[in-house]
Amino acid sequence: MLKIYGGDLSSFCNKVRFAANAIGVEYEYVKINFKAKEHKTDEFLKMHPAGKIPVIDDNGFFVFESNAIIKYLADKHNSELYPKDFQLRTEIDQWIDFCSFHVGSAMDKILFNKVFAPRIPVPVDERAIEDGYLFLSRYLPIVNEKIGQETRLVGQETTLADINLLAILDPCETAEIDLSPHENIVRWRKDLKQKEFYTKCHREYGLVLKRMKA
Ligand SMILES: N[C@@H](CCC(=O)N[C@@H](CS)C(=O)NCC(=O)O)C(=O)O
Repeated sequence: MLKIYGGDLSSFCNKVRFAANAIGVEYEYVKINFKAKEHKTDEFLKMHPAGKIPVIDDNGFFVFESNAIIKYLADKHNSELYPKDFQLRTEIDQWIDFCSFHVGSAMDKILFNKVFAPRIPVPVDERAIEDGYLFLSRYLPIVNEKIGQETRLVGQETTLADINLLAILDPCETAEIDLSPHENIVRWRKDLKQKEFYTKCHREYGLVLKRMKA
């Protein structure tokens, strides 16, 4: 059976689980313990040379990088989440890249420095937090407008572009990022968070962190 190596606090890993759930593929979820350095063992490094999660093991075929993984799974299972029409597919790829490179990297800066750095502990980079908010103020309105043109990021059906963005924005409340000025994103997110592919993974991102703190 497909194995997904991941961790509950990693949006990259949750993205892979959302996609696998939405595609309808069965998998075993293997949680990696960072404190025990399970991601740096010789065995793990055979799957991911940099020792990162997520990684999948599909009967001996290893794939890393969340976006490559979700595309592989969708293609393997002929999923409508990643249609074959090449222009539609390119549009999906375009929004996956735009959201990962711009929105995702801004989210990472804020989340890491506001939430994880103090817990590790490592020094908090205030400049990175400022940059993160600045980038979000530039890119979220663009995403908001795109979603407002139809009901999903690309067209009216859920695609991998939505799954990617949903995972990226999942820690917004935890990272104290206010999405309320972006009404289309708020509506789109509320709708997708009720879908089984999301609720099968968790009720909301912040609860995982709260459970860990308790
Ligand atoms: N671009 C990668 C990011 C993967 C990543 O950075 N994973 C983090 C957890 S969120 C990790 O494994 N960090 C451990 C390390 O770098 O040693 C993806 O999309 O899968």
